[in-house]
Amino acid sequence: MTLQVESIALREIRLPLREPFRISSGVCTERRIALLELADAGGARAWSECVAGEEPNYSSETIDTAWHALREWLSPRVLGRRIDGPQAVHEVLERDIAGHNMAKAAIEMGCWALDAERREIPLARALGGTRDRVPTGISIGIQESPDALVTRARRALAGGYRKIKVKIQPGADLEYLGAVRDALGSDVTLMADANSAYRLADADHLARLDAFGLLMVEQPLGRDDLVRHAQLQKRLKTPICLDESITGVDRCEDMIALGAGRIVNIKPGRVGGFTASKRIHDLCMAAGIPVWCGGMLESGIGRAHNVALASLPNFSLPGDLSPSARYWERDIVNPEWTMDRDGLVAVPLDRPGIGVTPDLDRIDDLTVRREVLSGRTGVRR
Ligand code: OSB
Ligand code: MG
Repeated sequence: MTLQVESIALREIRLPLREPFRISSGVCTERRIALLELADAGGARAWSECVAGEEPNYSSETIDTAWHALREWLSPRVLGRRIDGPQAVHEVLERDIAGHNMAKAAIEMGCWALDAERREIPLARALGGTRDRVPTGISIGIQESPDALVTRARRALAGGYRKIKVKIQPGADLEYLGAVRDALGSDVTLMADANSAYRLADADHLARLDAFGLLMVEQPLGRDDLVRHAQLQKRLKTPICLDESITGVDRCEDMIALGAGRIVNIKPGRVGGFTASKRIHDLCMAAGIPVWCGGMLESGIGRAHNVALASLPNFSLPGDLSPSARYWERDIVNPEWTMDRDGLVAVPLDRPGIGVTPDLDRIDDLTVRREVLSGRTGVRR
């Protein structure tokens, strides 16, 4: 069924986190989030979220570069144009436009949601999801002390989380992970995420992580560095999981060919959307590589997209899909996202589209800028 996007309303909201989130490459206290509302000629509407951060520490993109790319290059590619369906949008945005994956993903994922709305089916079903609940892990930022980390990890475990991910960096790694492992016991599923804080010269140090029985260590080395990750993996028992490095299906093929990692964190924003996510998912499934859905401190709109993706069959490990209350005093969707005592988030299969309703009054209150891109003004080629 063809898809035709008539307008994209772009806005920026500011949403303060309940507590600052620190990773090795930067700290976030308030999210600046770009939201998109897409509309087609038939009156269907759908929301999506751009996950780019404020600073270019996780990737080269920021909310401001994404805004620019969306307005100048990406929305003119889709506005007013007949496209074969949401699965064709990725190629339309990819041709002769390098990079800007998070900006591309915001449009591409919005098109999938719009198509699901129009067909009155849940986004999870449109994507090929097979699960009605998805297991959830927490990602805990770097803390001031091992004790502060242990307090948060205990709380997370009591709340039902199925996996506890600890952010690490040089100087806040072995002692912190040791304290958590001692406090929680050997049965708890624990992992670490370094966000590229180490170099291959740290291999001996990183090999000491093997003592903690981690499920995986995420992105220890450079963002673009598959070759050294392969060398490091030979020296670690702990499986390496790649996040920043996997910017598309080709990089995932390279990872497999080189042995640079044994697990993949799929963030649809990082890879340019759902079509690329599905290809990576399928490739990994065929290669026997488990995947899980990462997070970027999304609002409830981005969370809806991630939960739908995480319902696909090879998302066999718990995703960073924490409920609304872990991040915000109040989320921007109804109902808010919740997790049950067993650490499961329900996939909203009883509702079409993304399955939650954006709270327009609250979104308006939080909005600091707005721009409507429409077919007439937007189409430039
Ligand atoms: O590396 O997974 C990461 C947040 C911002 C940037 C990078 C990462 C993260 C997280 C947050 O780990 C996970 C979440 O959204 O709960
Ligand atoms: Mg990560």
